[in-house]
Amino acid sequence: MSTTESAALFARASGVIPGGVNSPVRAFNAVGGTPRFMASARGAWLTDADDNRYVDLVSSWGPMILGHAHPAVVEAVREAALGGLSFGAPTEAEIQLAEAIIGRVEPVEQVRLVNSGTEATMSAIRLARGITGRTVVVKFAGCYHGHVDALLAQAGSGVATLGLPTSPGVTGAQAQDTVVLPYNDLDAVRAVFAERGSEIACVITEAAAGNMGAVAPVAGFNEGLREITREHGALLVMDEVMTGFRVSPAGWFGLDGVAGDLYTFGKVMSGGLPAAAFGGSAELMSYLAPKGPVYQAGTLSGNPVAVAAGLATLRTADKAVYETLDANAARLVGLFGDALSAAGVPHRVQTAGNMFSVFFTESPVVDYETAKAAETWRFPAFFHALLDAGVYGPPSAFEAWFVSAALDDDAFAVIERALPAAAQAAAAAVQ
Ligand code: KE4
Repeated sequence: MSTTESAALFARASGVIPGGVNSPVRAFNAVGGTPRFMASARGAWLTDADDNRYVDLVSSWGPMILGHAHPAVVEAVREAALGGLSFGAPTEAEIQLAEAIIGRVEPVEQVRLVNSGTEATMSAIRLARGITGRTVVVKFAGCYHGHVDALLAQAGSGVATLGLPTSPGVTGAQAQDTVVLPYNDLDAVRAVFAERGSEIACVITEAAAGNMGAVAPVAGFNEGLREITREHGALLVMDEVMTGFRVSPAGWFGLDGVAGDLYTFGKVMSGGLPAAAFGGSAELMSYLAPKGPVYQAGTLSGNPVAVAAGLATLRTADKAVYETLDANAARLVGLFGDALSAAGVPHRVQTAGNMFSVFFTESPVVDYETAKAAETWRFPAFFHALLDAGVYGPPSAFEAWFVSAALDDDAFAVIERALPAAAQAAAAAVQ
């Protein structure tokens, strides 16, 4: 497989874009090799700058549940664009997208549209702090909510001690009001609320974790968060940027029915264009400017072209699409597991709804520590063997794999042909 063009583009990009990419994971640093510069995509297929074709199991990190360049979405975008790209004024389409989101997620009565998942989570925790008048935010290690300063924090020394910045540029002051706990550990949540409950504005959690690899909440975890936050007057922020409108028409809420106070959405509801949202009850959302005192704004929020892509995606994603997503994920989980078992490599193909990840361990992965304890050094060989055989997976062991409804028999044939050698490459990998 030639990567001449991608390599040349990567060198050129590196001269004008930090690291040659506009989002770090795309640089392949976790797996090595040349990041593939994509030229086009259609359905389940990506085509790179060297004209290599790949079956896409990343789906732009979640948005492309219908597959790429779906005719209904492209037509909606085309029509919207011909009507003007941005007005800086309200439009009916924004109401329709808000109504589409609210119609799917019962606890959400109002939403504010923004441009990225980061903006959604940043705004949601500001709103939680503004409503409660409290400062502390609780998050979980291994959960990612975008590059929000307050959420780029790692656990301090003790359970309830101040968060420490995980990135230069994030000040101690910005991280100190963030407490980072182990995921799936309700005792740790109870302990921090026992010590600082009156200071805690919110707990933010991925409704099901996908950013340490796919790690579903253990039975009772989300329910426990709901109970403890309610008991202490803190808000529960369910981050459904990744799970929203993917794992069910109502996201993870549609699977476990645990209602958060605030929600963040993105990815699928954007149709692949820059759009995201946060929402909650009308009462909580009434604290937001211009109705209330908590400020939040955005030049391109509710952009008509992005809204058209999101609306067309949600409207096209009918029951059959979700059944296909679940069936495709189940089929892949089986194929991956069979190939890895045949190669005799210790592994778990772990799911969170129709998201899944490969962990090279036989112990359950329930949090970031157990995810890191897996033999992640096997992942690059597995990833590259698949890539060289035309299967594009996430270039990190700590990411989820994302199916689309466009995966067809040709795509599965490529995956089935690629898996045995990839599983053997993982088995033969050395630390
Ligand atoms: P964005 O700002 O990247 O649109 O969304 C941030 C975000 C918020 N919440 C959750 C649960 C998320 O998964 C994300 C972003 N997800 C990553 C995938 N691991 C985006 C990929 C990237 O950073 O390039």
